[in-house]
Amino acid sequence: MKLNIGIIGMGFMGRAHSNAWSQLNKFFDTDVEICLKAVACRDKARGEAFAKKWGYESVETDWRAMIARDDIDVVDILTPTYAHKEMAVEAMKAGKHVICEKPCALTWQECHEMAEVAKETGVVTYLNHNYRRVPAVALAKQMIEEGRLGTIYHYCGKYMQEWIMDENFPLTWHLQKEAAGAGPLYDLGSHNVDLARYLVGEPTAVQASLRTIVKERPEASAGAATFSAGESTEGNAKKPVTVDDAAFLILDFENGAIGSMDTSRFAAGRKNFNCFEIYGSKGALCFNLERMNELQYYDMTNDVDHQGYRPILVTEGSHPYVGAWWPQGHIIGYEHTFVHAFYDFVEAVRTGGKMTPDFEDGEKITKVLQAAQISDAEGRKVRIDELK
Ligand code: SOE
Repeated sequence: MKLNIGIIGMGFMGRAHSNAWSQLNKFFDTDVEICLKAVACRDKARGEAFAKKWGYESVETDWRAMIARDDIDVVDILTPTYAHKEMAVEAMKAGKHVICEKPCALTWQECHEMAEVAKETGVVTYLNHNYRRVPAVALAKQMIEEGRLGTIYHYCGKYMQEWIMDENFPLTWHLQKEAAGAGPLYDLGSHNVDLARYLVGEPTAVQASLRTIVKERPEASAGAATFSAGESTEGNAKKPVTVDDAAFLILDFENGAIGSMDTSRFAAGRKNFNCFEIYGSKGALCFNLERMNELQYYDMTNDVDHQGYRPILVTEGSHPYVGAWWPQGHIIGYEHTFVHAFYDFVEAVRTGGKMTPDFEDGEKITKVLQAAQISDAEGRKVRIDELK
């Protein structure tokens, strides 16, 4: 079976996704052969340079034209959040399987429409919350399912970065509500809520405080989606920031657990600090993406005189996904999680199986995030089932 991939968008995610498509057949045994068929990019010259670097066969300057092509089987959407729903719906209605970068869409209603069209068309969809497929996170899931933590009391998540603390950082799309939906609440919180749902269960209510720290920023230089520190925005007109810079949530869970989730892009020294602590009646698990090959495990059930957190180095061939790479101790990185996810995706396409998280998960995640926005605005605890 051959799968022809059409990618919409480039940049950081373009490189992470293209790398994963390029590595998949080299490291995972599957009957699916990946072909990098097309890049959709408005700027033909940039698209051609990207296609040449990564080995895509063609460039389309109109994403609709790429979706309409008979020689495209999978549409991989990496655009800013506002464009996700339109592109995903058009691709699914054209019979294409769809991968979409997180966050799923601007509102839970948009996610719901995406999920409904996925059901109607029967295509396979995947919402790229890649951190589920960090081996240490997948091992945590196994250990929780084996009952090693017992009854779960708390999920305490954080996703902290520091990359916009410079008030000269320009007003890119990430800082505009109509393009991004929210700030770190969506960009980072979508990841951590996905992990909370995956590892502990469904949140039922949220209390939240959101804060915008730098209230206006200089406009970006033409086309600056990303910004290298120190790049001058001197003299550019300033415009309001319309999203949160930080969001702090308290969560109630369906299974009785309570917890928290903190996100910020003003957390000095935190480079990509996506972490969780899960506390149960028989022990605890702690994970930190900045040390992604380790899982801290506390086992209350034995040897009370010698208890303590111990680091599990998650590099054994028996650990999830690790066998595809290197012998024990030869650690892997961020980019490998995309290969893991895309392998599972193509296997779901090949077998007609289900891939998660999908757009239904995107709706559930976005309801939690929008409940947080309502909670902050109205100063009260918001039940998720109020959003209907
Ligand atoms: C920026 O916050 C970002 O690139 C997120 O958008 C990604 O989803 C995350 O994996 C790394 O940080």
